[in-house]
Amino acid sequence: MDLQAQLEELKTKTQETLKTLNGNHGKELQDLRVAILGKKGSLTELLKGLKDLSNELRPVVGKQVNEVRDLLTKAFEEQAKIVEAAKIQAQLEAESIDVTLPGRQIALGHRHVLTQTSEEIEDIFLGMGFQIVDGFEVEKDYYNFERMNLPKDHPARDMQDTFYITDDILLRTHTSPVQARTLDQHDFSKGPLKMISPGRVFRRDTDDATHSHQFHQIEGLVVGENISMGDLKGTLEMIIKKMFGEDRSIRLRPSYFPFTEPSVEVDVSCFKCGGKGCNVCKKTGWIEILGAGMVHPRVLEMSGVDSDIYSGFAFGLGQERIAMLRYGINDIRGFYQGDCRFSEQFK
Ligand code: FA5
Repeated sequence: MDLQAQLEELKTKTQETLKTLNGNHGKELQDLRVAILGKKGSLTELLKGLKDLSNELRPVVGKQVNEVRDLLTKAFEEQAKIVEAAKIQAQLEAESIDVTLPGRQIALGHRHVLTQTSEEIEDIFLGMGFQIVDGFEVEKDYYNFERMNLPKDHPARDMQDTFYITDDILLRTHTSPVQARTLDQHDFSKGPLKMISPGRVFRRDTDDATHSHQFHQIEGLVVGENISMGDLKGTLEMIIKKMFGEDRSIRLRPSYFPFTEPSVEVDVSCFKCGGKGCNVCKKTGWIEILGAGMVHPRVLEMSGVDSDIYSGFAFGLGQERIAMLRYGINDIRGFYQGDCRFSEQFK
């Protein structure tokens, strides 16, 4: 077969093979391209025969070779495009999204039970016109003790030993120092002071089921003209009923705090037995929840508040204690261990 016939045959066969690939064979297309147009490909081989042709025929066949090369190059490019498009189509089909499938569940976190308790109590007090005040966890001895009527050598300091940063700076043992700081700032010409202050406190207590060396309190303070023990009882009754149910009642027992006079311990009627006596209330029918009293005149005077005109009440409740009673939690350590099985019960 002469060179021209071989060229024609190569062109026709290649075109036919390309048609059969039909866009599905990326690798085969590449191999075929190398076999025809590559350095050692069939077309290059045919080119070698040019040198044996006569001078008249060589430019004619040479031109023909170029035309075939251009034609086949174009045909390969077109086929490559088809292969690429088929690949993308296949990929799109494989990755297609079924929008009717149910969505993946996102695991949502939630607030810690202590935060929930604190926020609930805050909401109740906000509704009664109280302001919420922040205090310092690292506090001066002066505010934590002295301004709370506990001078340096006061024996009641022993009940609230703590962690000292220096001789005069400590981790506060209660939220009560916020009382002094807020009283110092308050302008009584603008009306009475009504505030609560939630926060963390620290004590040198041994950790057990009901005690922790760090826990949370909410301080409450109301100071104005003609504030009485009746106001204290009414306010506490309201908060207890909101937290523990309308049929709860409270009782005030005489107690002692250096910063209140008189001082009381406040008990709530047992939510389990209703007051008959059970294991939760240790057969007494009552559960102690907070300390309170009428603000000691000396505490008012130290803030420059005239105790002949102004009087007030204060209380301090343990947040853990409230949450434990509400949810029947029997070990305080559960609050701090970060065990999701504990936390997830209080969504
Ligand atoms: C006080 O801390 C007073 N500042 C409360 C107060 C404020 C009285 C204003 C009068 C006026 P007490 O030490 O009793 O009081 O603590 C108050 C509450 O904190 C307790 O009823 C208890 O619920 C909680 N509490 C005390 N110690 C611990 C502890 N180690 N672990 C967990 N909770 C505690």
